[in-house]
Amino acid sequence: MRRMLHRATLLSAALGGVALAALPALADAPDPHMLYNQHCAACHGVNRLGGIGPALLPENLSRLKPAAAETVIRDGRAATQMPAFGALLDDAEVAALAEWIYAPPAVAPSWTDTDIQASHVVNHSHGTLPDAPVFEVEDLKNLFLVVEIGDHHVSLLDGDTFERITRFESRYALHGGPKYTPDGRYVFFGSRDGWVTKYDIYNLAVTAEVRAGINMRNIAVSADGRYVMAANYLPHTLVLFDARNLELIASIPVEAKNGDTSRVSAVYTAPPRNSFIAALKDIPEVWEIRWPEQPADGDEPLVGDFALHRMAAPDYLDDFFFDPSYRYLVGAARGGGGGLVFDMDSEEKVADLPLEGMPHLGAGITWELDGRRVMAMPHIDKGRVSVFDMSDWSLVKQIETDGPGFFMRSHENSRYAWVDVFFGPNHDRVHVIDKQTLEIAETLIPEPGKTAAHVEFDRDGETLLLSIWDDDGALLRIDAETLEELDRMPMKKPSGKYNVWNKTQYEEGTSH
Ligand code: DHE
Repeated sequence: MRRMLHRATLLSAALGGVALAALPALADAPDPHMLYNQHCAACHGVNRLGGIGPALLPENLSRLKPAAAETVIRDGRAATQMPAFGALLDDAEVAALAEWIYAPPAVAPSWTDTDIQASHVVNHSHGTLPDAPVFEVEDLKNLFLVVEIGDHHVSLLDGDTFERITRFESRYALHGGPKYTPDGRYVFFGSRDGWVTKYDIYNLAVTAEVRAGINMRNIAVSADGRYVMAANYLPHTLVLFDARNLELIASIPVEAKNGDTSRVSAVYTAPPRNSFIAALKDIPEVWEIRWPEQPADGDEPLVGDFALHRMAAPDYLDDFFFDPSYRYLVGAARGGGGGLVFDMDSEEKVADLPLEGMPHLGAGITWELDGRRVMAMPHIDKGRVSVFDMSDWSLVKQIETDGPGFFMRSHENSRYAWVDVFFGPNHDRVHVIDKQTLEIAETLIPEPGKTAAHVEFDRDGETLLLSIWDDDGALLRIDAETLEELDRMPMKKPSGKYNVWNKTQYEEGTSH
């Protein structure tokens, strides 16, 4: 119905363009609000909260430059339903519209429990679909999901044969890793616009969806697979769902004791602690949400058995890495002032790390080196990988790379760690680091001129998948030992890849 309305608007505008242009208000200065209602509201929502198209609010547009927004309005967006308005709007109207969508709305947008519940759709109630997969593969634990952000689709691949089992449309702009249930049957996706989607891999079907917020960062699934938590920038909430049908359990306002509220940078599952850990952007606290049988002293009851435990953080921390025991949290201080290690048992800072600038802690991995465990992560603002000894948090080495990187990956069975050069002129390169010598063993340029990024190994660590991160991109399958390309599959800007086994086993070389 909305799509038809939009088409009708376009048609009438195309036919009546001359008459519209003759209106005095438009001839003098474009009225962006009116233009929005006329051309955009049908897909992006009257209140700019999104619909078929994404939300058009300053927070949701922060990753798009205003000049690029003008180009999208004028030329449309390939491989999406966004049409070109260049024939209907002149340059002044396009510019006015673009400026307007970057301005906060007159009435601050809200997203209440009622909105969450109204967005909730259950296609297949939990437990009603067959338990046997509708496709045949050798190993259900060696499946991969690949998010293709070029045209907002997800591919499901057989990790043994590198064959595509299915490809389905996702919500607009998925972000953060999809999260599997512990048995690997179901997976949950989160979109930047707040949608949480539950997908039954065995039946190749979306079973339930709900919109948790207006601008969401990521989701986490509890280690027992029973709960899903969403982290929002807008509104300032954490939202808890029953994983069976994505029914709302509670939306939790993220508020300090003094009433200050905060955006949530991300939420993570901490399996050994039976808890979710939330990174807060605007309050110097770390939140742990537990479902213990008995809340600990000082915990605030939340809902049901859930309890909130606030930990006073030594700084504003908004990008986390956890040691394998989930006792220590490594965080980067806001403003690039360095990194620190926070002991979540004693609730004290135990070390400062020389991590000035922007280390990408979320991309950190660990491995054994000379009998000790080290952690390594790339930096978003420097061509560097930092390696720390996790026994005393001393710096082992900073490995110089050909430019700032975003993602780092390995596997317990592989002697190499892979890091991309996501930013700068060398973005088509990817470094292969020897995990024992900490030297770059190889630098590959799989597709000159196109960004090569984000690796995920198969279950055994014998092959890996690497993205050619381009609308006209590809997924490469590479032998993890010889580094030879074995195969490639064309894809629309494949971003993250997620192997069922590695994710559900919390493999040391991958993100969690
Ligand atoms: Fe991400 C994961 C934050 C920009 C692609 N990104 C994450 C996570 C966080 C994060 C906290 C871990 C959550 C999880 O997986 O559950 N990302 C941020 C930012 O703060 C940043 C720098 C700015 C922003 O506006 O959000 C940012 N991220 C990007 C991109 O520009 C990327 C490259 C393209 C995109 O899709 O937006 C991008 N981020 C990803 C991917 C993951 C991710 C593919 C999952 C990585 C994984 O392997 O698990």
